[in-house]
Amino acid sequence: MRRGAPLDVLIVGAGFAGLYMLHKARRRGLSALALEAAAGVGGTWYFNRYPGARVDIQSMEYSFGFDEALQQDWRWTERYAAQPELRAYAEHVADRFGLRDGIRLGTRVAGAAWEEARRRWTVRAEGGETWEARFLVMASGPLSSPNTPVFPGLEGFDGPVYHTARWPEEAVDFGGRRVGLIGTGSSGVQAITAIAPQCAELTVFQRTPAWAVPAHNGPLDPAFEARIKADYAGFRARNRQMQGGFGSELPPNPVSALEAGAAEREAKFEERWRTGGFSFLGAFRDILLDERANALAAEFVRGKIRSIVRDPETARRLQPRYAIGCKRLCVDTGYYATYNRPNVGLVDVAESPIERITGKGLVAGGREYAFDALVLATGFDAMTGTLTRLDLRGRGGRAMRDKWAAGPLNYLGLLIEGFPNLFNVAGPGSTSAFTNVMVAIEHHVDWIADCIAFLDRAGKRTIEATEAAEAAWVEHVLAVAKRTVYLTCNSWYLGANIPGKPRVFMPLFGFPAYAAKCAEVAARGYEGCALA
Ligand code: NA7
Repeated sequence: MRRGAPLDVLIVGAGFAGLYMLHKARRRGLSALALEAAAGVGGTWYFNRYPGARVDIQSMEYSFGFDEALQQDWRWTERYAAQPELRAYAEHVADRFGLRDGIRLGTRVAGAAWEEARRRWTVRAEGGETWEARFLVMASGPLSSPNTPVFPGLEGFDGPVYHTARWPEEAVDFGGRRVGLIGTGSSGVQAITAIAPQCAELTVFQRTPAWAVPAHNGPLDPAFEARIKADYAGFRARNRQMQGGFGSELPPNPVSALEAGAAEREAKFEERWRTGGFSFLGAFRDILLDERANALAAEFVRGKIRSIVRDPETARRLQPRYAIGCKRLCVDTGYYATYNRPNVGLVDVAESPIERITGKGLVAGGREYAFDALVLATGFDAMTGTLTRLDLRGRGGRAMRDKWAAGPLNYLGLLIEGFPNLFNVAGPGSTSAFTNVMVAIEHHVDWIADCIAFLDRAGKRTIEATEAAEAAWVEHVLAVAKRTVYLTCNSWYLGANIPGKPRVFMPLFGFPAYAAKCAEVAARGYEGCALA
């Protein structure tokens, strides 16, 4: 069944990117519809409702800046908002801007195909319903396809299995139960800390230890809130000048860790540890750029782990050996101290990998561990998984999964050769995962809306990246990464968390230079693109 007249813009997803794209398109007088698989808006904050789920960027920054009244009216309760509050914020935005009638919930997109003759996308939902649109905006999120590793025997486990990224709506009662938990990334770190006090026994299966720094979360300081709200626009503008699009209140220290004396270094690390959050990585300007500088920061945090965790063997296992910040830094609330609880155990599955799941638990290193419920905090097929899992077909029926078989070719992260009039929000090739994603989303949506306006003004019907521009861009993203420590470990930034996934570094480091480049491309009439 085909639905009504063709749309100007079909949006996949009603998380923060989809909500703002819908609002922006309507404001520009375009007809738009957002299709959302979930039963509610909020995207990642709809699905990731595991115990302890919380944002790792401060609430005053992790929010929309496009509307002054919205940012003045909304009150965050905590320094780092928890998932229910973030979801409530998404609901508020949907209501406040009258977006509900432009969102189809419970509608999972199965595929989309470009029709060259009519220069339109036909988008198909599971269930068969279709829509036509001039432009297709993938607002489907860089972290939206959960990764469930192939563990032999998983279906035969007697108890419930929960994935952090698909947590059930109804409360899960771990009272009196033995819980096994696999994965110690951001989700695992938060879930472990929250579940340990609720359950009888928690066994954590760790393949790679996490680097975690304290959030020092708490009620939002009203004086801080008032100060920011007195000039919210200025605060947002200052943050857009930061490499990660956030953190202007405490910018990176311009000194090199290698030049500072030992006492100065220790004092600066301690100061940033006490402040908490990502600001720790800015204790010196070269922590993410130079492995020797990084090693100094890493040793400081290893010292903290040794001082917090009482059992020396557990402390040893918890101390990472790769560069701090190379995988996304975890921002925690008592993570390492959780291992001092008598009901929490840590099993190193790097040394003795998980062999299989049994009815009663799992076997690793030839030993069986028993539990009643299993939590998978095993992450996502990040950045590309959502697009390659769809039946997404561009010019000549070419599938996205084929186009990206050796890695996600793209231009500016926004455009893909062979897929005309398709825009990807916060995907590979853009600063998405390295920024406050709200900044990345607003930047992308504004750029897309301006691009569509340009095409309409110029009487052009299609835009797509050229192959040459794509090749140069992918090379640029890698060249930037080579100037950092990000290539020194196995992370989802590299696709290294998914067996068989091509190892291509996907996010771009440095928001201000990226935003300037996108603006320059637009100012030059969309240089690097073919317009027709
Ligand atoms: P992450 O950061 O990808 O973490 C997933 C964790 O699961 C990580 O510790 C993995 O170990 C572990 N994992 C994955 N597969 C396995 C297998 N087969 N065996 C054992 N352990 C495994 O996902 P998160 O959901 O925590 O966070 C994703 C992002 O969301 C985060 O970066 C923030 O931006 C928000 P590994 O490190 O691969 O050895």
